[in-house]
Amino acid sequence: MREKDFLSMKNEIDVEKIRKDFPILKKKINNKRVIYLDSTATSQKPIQVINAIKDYYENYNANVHRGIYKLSEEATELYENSRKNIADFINSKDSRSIVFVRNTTEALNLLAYSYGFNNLKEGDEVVLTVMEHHSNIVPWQFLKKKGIVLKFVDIDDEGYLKMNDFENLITEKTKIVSVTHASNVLGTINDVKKIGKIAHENGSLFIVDGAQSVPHMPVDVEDIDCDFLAFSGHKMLGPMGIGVLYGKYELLEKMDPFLGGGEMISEVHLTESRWAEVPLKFEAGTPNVEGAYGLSVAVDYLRKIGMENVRSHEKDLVSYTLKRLSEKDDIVVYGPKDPENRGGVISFNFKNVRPEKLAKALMMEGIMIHPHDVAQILDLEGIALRSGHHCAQPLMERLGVPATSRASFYIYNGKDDVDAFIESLDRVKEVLKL
Ligand code: 7TS
Repeated sequence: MREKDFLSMKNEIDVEKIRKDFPILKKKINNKRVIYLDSTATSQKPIQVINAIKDYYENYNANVHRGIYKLSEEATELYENSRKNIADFINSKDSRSIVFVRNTTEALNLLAYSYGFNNLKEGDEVVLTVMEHHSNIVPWQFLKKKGIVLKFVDIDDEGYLKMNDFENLITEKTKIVSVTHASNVLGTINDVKKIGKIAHENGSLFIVDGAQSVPHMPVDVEDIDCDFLAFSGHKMLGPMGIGVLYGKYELLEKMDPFLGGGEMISEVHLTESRWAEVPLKFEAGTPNVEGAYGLSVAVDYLRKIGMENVRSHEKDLVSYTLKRLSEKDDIVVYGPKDPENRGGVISFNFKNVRPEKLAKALMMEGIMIHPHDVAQILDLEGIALRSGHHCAQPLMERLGVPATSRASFYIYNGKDDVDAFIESLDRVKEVLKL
């Protein structure tokens, strides 16, 4: 049952009610309320998640999977129940498919090492896209040492993946296709079901980077039929330092461990060892128990709102922002025009203003500021927004810009935030005398 509390009479997300759960949003910066537009980088945390972590340390803290005393049993139960709850959230039928890691980056590194290094050979190919975050590029670059070739699907002018490229680039040598579900810069939501089908028809493994999808829309691993899905707890109301690698059990079973040590073994001798069962085989050392529990509580919170409602709320905000930005003739927005195909992320630049020019203008004003830091001027208005390459430098190169500014939305953002953001863009021009 949905908690109607989170929804308004019109069955829309009630932002005011949700904001009350987020203590940080009560904070004032420069005497103004915080307008947080950087949830793509990390989300804010509701009091329920903050309290869960406190509750863990006050009532359950003990190491897991080892003690035979009550506290350790309870901590283990909390940890393993969290795994089940998170499995259910992405419709994984088997909670052994959920490997706890630190974040998306670690999940993708685990795959590059444990699967890539052990199963790929010289001349084999990995197909990625130009819109990937660095964490879905750099780990695969490590495999170049073994003679593995990386190929990249391009984007069209609107920021959609060129689907024909998949057909053209995937060959019998392609062993892995790894693609982001949603771009952290363009906002583009990729048709992962279709890409997965192309990959599987070719016998390639299909990996989805869900860092920007799992927090923002319903994601169903059975429906997508991906072999692996990586996501980060901190981007979906959960604590930092906990993330998830979902993998099909049969594949995880066949893979070698990533890190060695305690927890991941069944037997150790001086010169050889045997591994624990999946998923513990991949969870070396003392795990982040309070992180897993915090993420489970975050998942409960999102489930109460309903992921369809999260998605439609963000779609409404994007639609409204795009409309308001289109009223300005000096702003260029990157990514799909249709809000139906984009997540709550809007990257933009001031038209015809190269960063070099911005820097000069700023320096003449005596303001020492990074060229693209429109963000710093917005910060004076209490608006937290990102400028930079967003860990997607190859995409910046493809777009022909060194950086963009980026506003991103979540459940606690409303149209009032969008209005404040749009108005602050005029302030940027005032300060820069553009
Ligand atoms: N994949 C995508 C699509 C991302 O957006 C990010 C983080 C990652 C992977 C890595 O996640 P992590 O939790 O392992 O760091 N994206 C961003 C961003 O856009 N700004 O800061 C982090």
